[in-house]
Amino acid sequence: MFFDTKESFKQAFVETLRSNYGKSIEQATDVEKFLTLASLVKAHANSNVYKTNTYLEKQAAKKMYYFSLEFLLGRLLTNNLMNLGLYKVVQEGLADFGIDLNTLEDIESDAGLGNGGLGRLAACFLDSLATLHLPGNGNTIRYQYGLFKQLITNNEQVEVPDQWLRYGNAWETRHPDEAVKVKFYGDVRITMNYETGRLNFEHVNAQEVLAVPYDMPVVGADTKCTNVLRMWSAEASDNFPADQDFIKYLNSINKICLNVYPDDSTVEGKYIRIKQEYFFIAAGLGSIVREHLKQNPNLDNFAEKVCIQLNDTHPAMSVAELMRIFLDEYNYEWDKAWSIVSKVFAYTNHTVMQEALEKWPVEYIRTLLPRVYTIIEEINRRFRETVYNQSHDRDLVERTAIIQDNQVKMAHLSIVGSFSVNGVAKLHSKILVEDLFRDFFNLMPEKFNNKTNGITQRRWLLYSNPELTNLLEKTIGPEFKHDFTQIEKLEQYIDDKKLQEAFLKVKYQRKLALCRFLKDNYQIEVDPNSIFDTQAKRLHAYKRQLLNILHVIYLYQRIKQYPTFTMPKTTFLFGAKAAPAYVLAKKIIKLINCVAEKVDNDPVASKFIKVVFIPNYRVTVAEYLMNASDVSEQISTAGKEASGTGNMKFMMNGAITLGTLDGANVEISERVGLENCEIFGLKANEIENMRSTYSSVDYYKQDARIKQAVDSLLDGTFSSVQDDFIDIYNDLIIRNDEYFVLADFAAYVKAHEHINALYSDRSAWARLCLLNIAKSAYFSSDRTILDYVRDVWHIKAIDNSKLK
Ligand code: 26Y
Repeated sequence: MFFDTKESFKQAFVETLRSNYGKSIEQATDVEKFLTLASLVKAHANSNVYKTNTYLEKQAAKKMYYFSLEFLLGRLLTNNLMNLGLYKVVQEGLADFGIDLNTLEDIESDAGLGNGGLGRLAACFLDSLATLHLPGNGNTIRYQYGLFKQLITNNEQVEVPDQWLRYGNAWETRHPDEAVKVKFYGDVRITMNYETGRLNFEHVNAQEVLAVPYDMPVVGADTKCTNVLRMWSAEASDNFPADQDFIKYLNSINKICLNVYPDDSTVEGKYIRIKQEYFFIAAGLGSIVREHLKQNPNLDNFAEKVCIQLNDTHPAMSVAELMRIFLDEYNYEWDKAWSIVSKVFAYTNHTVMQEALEKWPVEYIRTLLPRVYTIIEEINRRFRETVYNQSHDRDLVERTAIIQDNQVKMAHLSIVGSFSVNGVAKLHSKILVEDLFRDFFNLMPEKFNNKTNGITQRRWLLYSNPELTNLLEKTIGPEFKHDFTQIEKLEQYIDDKKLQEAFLKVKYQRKLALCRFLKDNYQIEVDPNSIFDTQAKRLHAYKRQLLNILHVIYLYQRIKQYPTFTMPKTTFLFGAKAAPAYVLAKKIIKLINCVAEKVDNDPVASKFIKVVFIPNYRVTVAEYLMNASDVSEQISTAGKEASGTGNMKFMMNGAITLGTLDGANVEISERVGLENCEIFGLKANEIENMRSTYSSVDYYKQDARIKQAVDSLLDGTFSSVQDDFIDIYNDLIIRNDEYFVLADFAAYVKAHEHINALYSDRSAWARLCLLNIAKSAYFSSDRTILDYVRDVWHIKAIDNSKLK
């Protein structure tokens, strides 16, 4: 039911509650109220989807599709209400009924369909696309469970299912009539068509799975343009051989969409992952091709109408699958098909870590996808030939091959099959062309480009930090809310003492909000007058949460040893999930929690420091955490963090970056000035040069502070369990500290001391924070999206006035 005023909302709310649940406001539960409200908002959004699609059909417009195994959307109610301009109407309407909108907002679970940065980036991109009224839709899996919910029990991470669908997903619409059939296993039957002289390839004896789409509207801010996130769910197909065990079949189908990144350390796990990857791209491509053919006589102009962004290599099989569709279903010749298909895909790399570069055994792909495999083989054969003809260098042919050593290299398939390859920050893109993909860069330099990441300032500033937004609006006017480049105007006011004071007040209010959140949800008490020093991101050795906690241990030891020791009171906040099978990462979580406990129980140490590990870090936690922080810990080993996007969220909310020259920190420090952030440690090239000669033991022996902190891992200070942290100790000392934690330790201590000195001058500190905010325009995902549009996607913005 449509509404746009308080009164029409109230009427719609009461009537819908009655028709959906047969209840009055007094009788309905909070969950029913939330679902009713969401259904009204969804109806609003879907009517805009209709307007958007009708317009796009008329224009025969080119569309971009973002193929990603992850979309970390978080909650959507506030975001959608704000973007639709309905927040106030709803808030006031509900208040008339005695209902607090915040209570309903808190009922929604995070849509946690992903694991980290890559997934949140995808969500920010969707928000910017719709807001800039650009035709860009998402394509992913409708997972039954999110990554996992993290509990901390006895200081350790415990994983329990993340039941994000418990109350249903209020935003989705199921479209069973738009299902696509996806085939696994079976054989390839090759027959000769004597009329055309062509060979026909058919995938036979396959196991068929039905991919059913669920669409979620993606609402832009202040525009009717509304895109769609299409999530695919696997269901049983009617086409099932009667002689087979159907329970087995159902079980195998259920596993496809069961959860995010099933453990791939077993053979079965690997099969499920490959199934997931093929499932969502085959379904996505099937529906895109079908749409295209509704409006076009054939696929000849497919690349003019469709562009597909591959979010890392997880959707890389798209290249081969689209070739299959062209060859087998629409009888294209290879060369013509390839000339079109190779103009459709663009690939973004998000990591240089070797273990995250996907390689699948040939046998697995051949077994699961026999026809697609033969196409990958042919792409590989032709590419090897091209490289050889171009270079006459057999080593180069081997190094760049798609299939090599009985493995399919998904990054190579993505590069060969895409017209654009990009990294996600300047330094990262440089490392791609100079190191990781150097051979490819030499062969095809025109494909490579950089697109520095960004974040949506709507979720991460305007909506989650209303206090700062008001202050900014009072200072520079409201324009920055629509055009974030205007935030630069703030720079002229950063010396204004009144503004500085007002900023500190806002920061204090945000700290109080975080304190309340921690108290209500986790019974954790934090002093809002302390420095909030935060590291929030996935737990990984290269991100070096270990460096952070070793520094806290060092502080603890100083406090215990020197009665005169003093420092500004600091709360060290951590938020991090570790992959369930990542033993070292889980130990580091335990260490952080054990240090937290030790400090809490120490009357002297707890006067100066507090360590907080916030369980189950997710988008909703980040919305409280980022804007309450003073110091943003971005301390990865230089050269390892592709970009980071948390760093941008902190900066935009007035926190100072304490970081290495890695990922987007480089660009943050360039924009804000080296003197206005705290950069420390070895640089990427220095790390590379040191790699062969580095000896962590030397640092351990030569720096008494390091020795004392590291020794405490073994002497029972933080755990009464014998050898509890020996893995961490061994990693640093026996396995030579792969991520140079000890090499950067001294510089890190100094950086903290410098930060403390800066913080003590409150006016100078506030000035720094304001300058950081003023310089954050570049890190808006609106800017990133416009860069992609200009260089890669070439899609056109919708004329908003025509969406009626
Ligand atoms: C191995 C495979 C299953 C896999 C799964 C997930 C490999 C990688 C990933 C996720 C990678 C990821 O999230 N990368 C992050 O992407 C962000 C957005 O570009 C970057 O800001 C961040 O530095 C990078 O770590």
